[in-house]
Amino acid sequence: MHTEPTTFSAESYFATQPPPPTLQHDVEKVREFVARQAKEGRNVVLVTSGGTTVPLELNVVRFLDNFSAGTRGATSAEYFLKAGYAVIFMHRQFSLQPFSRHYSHSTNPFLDFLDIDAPESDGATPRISVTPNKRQDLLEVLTVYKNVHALGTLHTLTFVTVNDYLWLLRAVSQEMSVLKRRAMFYLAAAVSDFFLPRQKMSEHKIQSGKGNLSIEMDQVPKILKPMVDEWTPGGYIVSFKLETDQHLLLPKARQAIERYGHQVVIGNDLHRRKFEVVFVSKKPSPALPPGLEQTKEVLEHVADAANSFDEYWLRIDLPEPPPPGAQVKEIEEDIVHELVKRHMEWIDNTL
Ligand code: 9Z3
Repeated sequence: MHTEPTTFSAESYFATQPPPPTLQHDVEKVREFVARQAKEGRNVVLVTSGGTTVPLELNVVRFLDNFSAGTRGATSAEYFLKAGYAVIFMHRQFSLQPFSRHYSHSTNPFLDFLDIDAPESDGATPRISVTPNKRQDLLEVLTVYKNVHALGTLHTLTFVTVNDYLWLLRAVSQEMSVLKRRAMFYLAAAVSDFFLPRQKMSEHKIQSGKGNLSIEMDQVPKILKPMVDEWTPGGYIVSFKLETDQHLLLPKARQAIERYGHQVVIGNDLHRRKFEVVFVSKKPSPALPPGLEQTKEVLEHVADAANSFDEYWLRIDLPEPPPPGAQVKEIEEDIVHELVKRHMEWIDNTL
């Protein structure tokens, strides 16, 4: 059966696609968290992380997914916490998380850190200890992890499907709007551009009997526009643009800034993303000296400046290949440092 593609606006999307069953509960927890952080005077950043799935059936057996492991988001969340931010970490279930990420890679498996010590007497339960050469690293991560827990500055939320993600993003950003300029949004999740609306999904497992399978998907609505204009006015919004063709990176990042009017797009190439990113933002419009005659030339000059973009490349040197077990510099440290600086200016500009 062929059905016509539907164009979803954010509004028609939320009017026709059902919310995830846990939404209300998740929102209440976020509300409490935001209220506490606001009372304690902290800035709050929403970090989204990991990929989204697109289910093909209502009783889902098959789904589309993407490559994102959640490294960018989980790593950045740690640096935001270090910078004194409270973090709402909204991530794809089972993708990497701050702190535990250090030990969930297959290259650094947790069980390899542990020794079983011989029991002191017959029949005693053996004790478990940390391998001596891993103790220092583990102690550092564990200390920060425990501090963050004691302070209560990390709140974790999960999504799986692109539908879960969209509903959560809208609800969380609306909850964060009370923070006004103190809220930052760091949208590092790799979100599907396409989806199958519920109304077009097969209820049961798609059968193979009919031979080949073609599925036409609809476009996921562009939610940055309503996010900027309606959900969280004043928030400092950073989105990521991923490309695999280097030449598209700057034009696509500029296009996003132009279209949605948010603060920063961070462009990254799939293969270079761990050592090179570019920050693209709009240049501030120049203030005209008072009394200056608004001739055609002056107005054109102002329009030109308004149409131009600031581009800031951030690069780090990575040893190739990284020495096993060595502490390697993470580009997220510099990304977060730069954003915290810009966010401070953003907050100060309204005082
Ligand atoms: C990114 O570009 C992230 O940096 C990565 C991080 C997904 C590349 P990993 O999780 O990878 O560390 O493995 N995220 C945004 C990707 C995205 O879907 N952006 C949309 C687009 O490019 C715009 S919101 O159209």
